[in-house]
Amino acid sequence: MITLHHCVSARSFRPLWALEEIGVPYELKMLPFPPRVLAHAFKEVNPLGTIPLLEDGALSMTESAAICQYLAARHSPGVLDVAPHEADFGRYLNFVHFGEATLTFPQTLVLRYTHLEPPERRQPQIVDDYARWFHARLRTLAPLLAAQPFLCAGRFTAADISVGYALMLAELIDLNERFAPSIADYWSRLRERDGFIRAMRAQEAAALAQNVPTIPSPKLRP
Ligand SMILES: N[C@@H](CCC(=O)N[C@@H](CS)C(=O)NCC(=O)O)C(=O)O
Repeated sequence: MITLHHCVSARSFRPLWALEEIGVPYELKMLPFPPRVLAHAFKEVNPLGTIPLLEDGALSMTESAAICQYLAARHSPGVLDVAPHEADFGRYLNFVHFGEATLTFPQTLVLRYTHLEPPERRQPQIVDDYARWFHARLRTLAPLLAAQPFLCAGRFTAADISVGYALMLAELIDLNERFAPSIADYWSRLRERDGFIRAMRAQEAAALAQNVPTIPSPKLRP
């Protein structure tokens, strides 16, 4: 049985969404955020103290985009996965990693210096610089998404989950108002998916059952 360690609406939402899209059985272990501070025992299973942590037998994985790529390849060939023989294989891999490395990296600086640091350590200059960074990189997707419904391969894939989570986080930290129209439409399409809605409901139900705060998800409640 796959086990996913998750904090509400954090990057571990990427693998949760992938699991729900695929329909593979899993156990969801909820943690308060940040687990490094609020759940010390978690470091015994993940010395980094970060989420996600996905356990599949003897395997442990800690990178949200890599976990989506793994789940898609192993459990969803030809659907969420794009195979090496398909024309869009390279484009697919690039978007899977673009979602985390290019889009979510600047977002985490905005989040940290607007919400997570105490008021005396907030840094408006960093927030402004990295919000611009995020928008400049996101804008490069606008022409593509004006011409096609998903990023690659003519279907919804794990690449859309990786980039889609960056759009979800953008909404949570108020970076969505400057979405280009084609990106706003793409985000609407993604959040209306049954798999996305099931993942939102799964995290809420598990948080309630395991007595973990459900913030900051109310904005995104289906
Ligand atoms: N590149 C990793 C980043 C993992 C990461 O930094 N996760 C954040 C939550 S979104 C975390 O656990 N932060 C808490 C901390 O650093 O203590 C991924 O994509 O999963």
